[in-house]
Amino acid sequence: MSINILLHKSFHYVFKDNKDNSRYKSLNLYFVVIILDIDECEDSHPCHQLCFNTNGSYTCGCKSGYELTNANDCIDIDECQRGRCSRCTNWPGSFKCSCDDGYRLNLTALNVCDSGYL
Ligand SMILES: [Ca+2]
Repeated sequence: MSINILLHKSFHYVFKDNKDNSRYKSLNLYFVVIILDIDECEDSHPCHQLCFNTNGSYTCGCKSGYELTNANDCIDIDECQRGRCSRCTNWPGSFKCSCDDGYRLNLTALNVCDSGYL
């Protein structure tokens, strides 16, 4: 559990002294807001992969190559189904493009095969 203390200055009063009307007194009134937060991500969290604590709640996230299927669970992104390259092999959290014989993967584009490599 974490405790966040937020200090807010709310009011500044200036008033005359009751006994001496030529004197002024001032008063600063502060409000203190204390927020108690349970860190749901601290130990065993409800998220499948990544957990991000927020004030009063949490959100789940996924590692690179995965996406949320609901509020907590991640599944592999099938990059091959999304047309990342024509000859594609899907891997958990990743994918690999490859080329036919005589072609080589372009090292800049990484999803294009260049010809002329026999
Ligand atoms: Ca994948």
